[in-house]
Amino acid sequence: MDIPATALAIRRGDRLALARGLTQVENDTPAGRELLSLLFAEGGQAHLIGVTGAPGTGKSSLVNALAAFYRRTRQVKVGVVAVDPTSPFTGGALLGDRVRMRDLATDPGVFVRSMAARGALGGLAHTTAAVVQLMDAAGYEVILIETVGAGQSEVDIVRLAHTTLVIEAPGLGDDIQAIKAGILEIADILVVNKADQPGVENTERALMSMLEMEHHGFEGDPTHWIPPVLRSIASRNEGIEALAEAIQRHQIFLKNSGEWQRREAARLKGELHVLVQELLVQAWQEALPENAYQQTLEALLSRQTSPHQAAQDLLRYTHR
Ligand SMILES: Nc1nc2c(ncn2[C@@H]2O[C@H](COP(=O)(O)OP(=O)(O)OP(=O)(O)O)[C@@H](O)[C@H]2O)c(=O)[nH]1
Ligand SMILES: [Mg+2]
Repeated sequence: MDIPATALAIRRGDRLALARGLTQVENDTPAGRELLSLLFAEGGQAHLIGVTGAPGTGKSSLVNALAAFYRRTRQVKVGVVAVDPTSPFTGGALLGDRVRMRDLATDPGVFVRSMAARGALGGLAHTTAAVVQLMDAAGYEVILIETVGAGQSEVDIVRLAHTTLVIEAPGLGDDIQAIKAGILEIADILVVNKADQPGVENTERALMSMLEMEHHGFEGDPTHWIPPVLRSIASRNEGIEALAEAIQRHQIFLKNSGEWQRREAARLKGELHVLVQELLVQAWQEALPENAYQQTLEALLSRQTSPHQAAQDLLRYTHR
């Protein structure tokens, strides 16, 4: 791969070049890293919107509807990253997503990338961050990142986003299972999708009372964001405009409050931190003489040395 040429092509909007570049970035190859470095200065422009929630709540449908709305009303280029950490083997949900996103895929202003976890090296959040960075550099002004809200790795993924939508559906909200998993804390906007189904009011009420507890005393404070609770029927394109407005309000809030810069800084700092750790471990592994690890491990297992001493022994090899 001619990396400078690929970087230029990506900046020009060449979709094939972007697709190839993303594959390199996803696989964390030297070419992928170089590409990201070459294009890094171009990035930092996109509004990153995380979309998470329990399985089947309508995340893909909403992403689809939002992307179509942005295309129709603002003519911005829209990137979509669908991350599926829960089903690395079946790929069932991914296939479903592809089918539903098919209508978007024919629009040259929309770029859809599906990522399976398949035990991603360096963590899925890290890979997703890199993929998003490349799309950003390629000039996608809005990037929607869909992930199934189930645990820490999804929380890490949505931390990438400037604005996080948490999607609920009637019925799920009643036992508050889906909400409990720390996911409410990361929500900037709460969406009760499938508002055509019974139980919407209950779900809304449950969310509102949780929000009231969480944000008590901050009502009317312009420096404090209280997540709005919105209804939608994604499958009928209802509630999409109001959702897009809320997203825009949140973006304005972030920029006016300085939170936008804070989130950017936290994200880049986190990335630097992870990379320093990764590179240190890699350099250490390369410097490690053959058998050194095995010998230290044996000494540890026979209790001739303590874990702390063992770690100190192994770290002697970092100095190249
Ligand atoms: N009745 C109703 N059905 C909806 C609505 N939005 C989405 N659906 C349907 O719900 C099902 C799941 O929608 P998806 O958009 O795939 O949901 P998802 O959250 O992306 O699902 P996973 O990615 O598998 O977790 C599909 O059959 C949609 O057509 C809605 O507002 N009302
Ligand atoms: Mg989906």
